[in-house]
Amino acid sequence: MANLILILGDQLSHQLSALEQADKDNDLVVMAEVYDEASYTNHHKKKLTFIFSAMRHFAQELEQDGWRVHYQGYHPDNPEQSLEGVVARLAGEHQPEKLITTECGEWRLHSQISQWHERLGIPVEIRPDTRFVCRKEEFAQWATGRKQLRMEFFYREMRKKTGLLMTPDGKPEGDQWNFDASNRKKWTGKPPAPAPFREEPDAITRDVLQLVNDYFTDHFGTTEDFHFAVTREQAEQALEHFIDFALPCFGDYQDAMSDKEDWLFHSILSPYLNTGLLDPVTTCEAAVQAWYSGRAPLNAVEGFVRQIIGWREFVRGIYWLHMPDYARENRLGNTRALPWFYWTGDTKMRCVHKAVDATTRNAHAHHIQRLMVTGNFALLAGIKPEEICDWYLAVYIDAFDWVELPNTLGMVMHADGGYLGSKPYAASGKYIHRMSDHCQNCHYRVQDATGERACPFNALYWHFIDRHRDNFANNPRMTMMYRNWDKQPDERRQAILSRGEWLLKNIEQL
Ligand code: FAD
Ligand code: DLZ
Repeated sequence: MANLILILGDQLSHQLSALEQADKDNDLVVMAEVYDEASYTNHHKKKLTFIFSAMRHFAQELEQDGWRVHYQGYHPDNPEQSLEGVVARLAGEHQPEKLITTECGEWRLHSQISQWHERLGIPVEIRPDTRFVCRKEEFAQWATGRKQLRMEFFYREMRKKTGLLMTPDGKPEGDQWNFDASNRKKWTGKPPAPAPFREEPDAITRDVLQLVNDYFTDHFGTTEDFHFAVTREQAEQALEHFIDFALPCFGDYQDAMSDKEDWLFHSILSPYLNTGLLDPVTTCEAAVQAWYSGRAPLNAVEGFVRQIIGWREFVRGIYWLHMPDYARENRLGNTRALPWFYWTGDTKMRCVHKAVDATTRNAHAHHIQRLMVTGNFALLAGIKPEEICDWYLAVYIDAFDWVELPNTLGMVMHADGGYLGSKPYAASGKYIHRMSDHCQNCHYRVQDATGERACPFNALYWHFIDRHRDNFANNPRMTMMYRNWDKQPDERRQAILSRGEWLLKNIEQL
């Protein structure tokens, strides 16, 4: 027997580096559903269903393609409940020359796999993950000598590297790199938001749904109405669906939130990109093609491309540059526990309730809900970074440490001291009111900062500004906020701060 080839649950690409130059007749591909991976966080039931079902479909495709595959389905009585256990047993049984794998997406498992050669007694070849535009070393080189990293400059490099939205003479299409300024419209119900792509569960997915409901009962969320794609072909259909129905308005309403619509004009492609069912560059090329053929405007297509070859690659670069220390950062010194309503949605704050409710049902909430509602609240309330990070890692179908951690710890919590983002995304209720219709259905009054019914985001915002004066007063992007705060009468400031104190003490009752 030649080699064992280990493929992880988020490595479901036929072009995976671990499969390159393999000997289909002799090598053995190993895939395993194991308790250790299914339980390192309280994964949403739909996330478990998606990953197990997509893994099973991928293994089936490999077999149909002539590969020899050892697939372990999940069962609580399986003797091996870790990837290492499964590989060790197969190594004992088959005496392979070596184990080949593609570098994994998360420090926790990466540090384990890096030790396996000693523990298994066979060589372990870890190949680079070629499914990203920017290699880890390339990012490290770009970051060298920069005190702060700015996505915008990195993104321009990625545009040049891929040629996406570039003219033949090397200029950005539309003579502008970034069209974000046109992407901040409030959505008032028109044009109607398209229904998301749906794939009805087949027999494999139905088996997995049963398994998750039998053995992962205490995990977050529900399996009800599972409709995600679970194969590459279906994911490609989801991409087409997005381009036909949502991309034209993606830019305009990218920052909008709605009381009535969960998905708005977002692509819902992150689960497929993160597990390898879709390739990021091909995905962007399809969107760019829609612009060239007049089916979508430039502000939408540029915004979409920026999220994928800009933000997505940027956060991955930061993750690998600074792990494992990055995960321990807490520069704002937060100590508060995560409120229980993050798990139940049981809060009178309408925007938070709606975001958690969508998260519970769908294992998805769109970016502005994650950033400006649940994220913003955690920032203002001074929640411990590790608790809020673990929440985001658990509850979203697309959550993997390499992408979740920098977004939460860096972008949302500013716990890295502003390395990832130049200013904290802190906002009062006014922002949520401007970008959504939540406030009109809320128990609290968004126009008030004090009083029993005042929107908690308001007093918490000023409390945050006041208590972090040392951190932010000298930040040029925050000067205006401090000026506004300082020119309030003393009495008013005291009233707001007392309200803020009260809210923090009674956080579970909000
Ligand atoms: P769209 O809005 O349609 O965007 C298109 C694609 O761009 C996404 O599919 C995604 O691949 C990429 N993208 C957009 N924004 C980001 C970003 N900030 N970082 C990385 N990629 C981005 N995204 C994840 O994939 N996994 C996570 O675990 C994750 N955790 C997040 C945690 C917080 C606190 C925040 C603020 C954002 C997080 N994001 C995460 C980024 C973003 O919210 C999701 O990618 C997006 O909501 C997924 O839905 P979509 O596919 O409809 O995205
Ligand atoms: C997320 C996940 C889950 C829930 N289960 C498995 C599993 O049973 N087997 C597996 O190989 N991978 C799983 N994964 C994905 C891994 O946790 C993922 O590869 C790492 O988090 C690295 O990104």
